[in-house]
Amino acid sequence: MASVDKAAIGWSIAIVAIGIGVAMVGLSADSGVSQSTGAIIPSIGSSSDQKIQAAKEQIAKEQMTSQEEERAKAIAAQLAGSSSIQLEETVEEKVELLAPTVPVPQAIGSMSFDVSIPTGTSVPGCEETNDCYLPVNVLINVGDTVIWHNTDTVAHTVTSGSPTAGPDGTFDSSLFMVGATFEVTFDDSGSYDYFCMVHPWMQGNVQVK
Ligand SMILES: [Cu+2]
Repeated sequence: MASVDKAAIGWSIAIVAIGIGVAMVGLSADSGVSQSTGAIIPSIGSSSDQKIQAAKEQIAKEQMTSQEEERAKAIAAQLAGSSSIQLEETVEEKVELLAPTVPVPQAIGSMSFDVSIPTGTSVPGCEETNDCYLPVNVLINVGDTVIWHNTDTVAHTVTSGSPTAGPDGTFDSSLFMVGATFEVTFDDSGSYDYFCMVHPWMQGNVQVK
């Protein structure tokens, strides 16, 4: 009996111990779970918040860095662009300075002179007063032009040369009518006699210097 009792007591103790153990395990498991969850959740929350905050800060820093880089690049591009523009402007200014601003005036000093053929020159007599061509002698510069106006009532000519030697071929109006004009530009210096082939008493001269 004593052995049975001892065994029963032993079993009871063992059962109780197992029960306590189970309870302890259950408690510990519950408390562990509750504690662990209580500890883990806030730790997860805080660590993730911190990580997110840190990530945000990192992103902000990178954005700032990238923005600064972009700004620096933009400024550098502006500087480069402005410097190149300034160079181009300088080149253009130099070209403008080198280029002739005023064309060479080929007609500077060139003038035109009018000579009229008065009424009544178709009959002799005007040569006595040098009135067959008015003015009978013209003094001009190289490049100047003489314009003869037939203000008479009949046709005349302006022909280079002389009545005795004939036309020399330098210029010849041939017959030009009443109211018409004939002009010659003299590009070479010299003395140019001319006459009217119809009325040989009509003679004039152009001096070109
Ligand atoms: Cu004539």
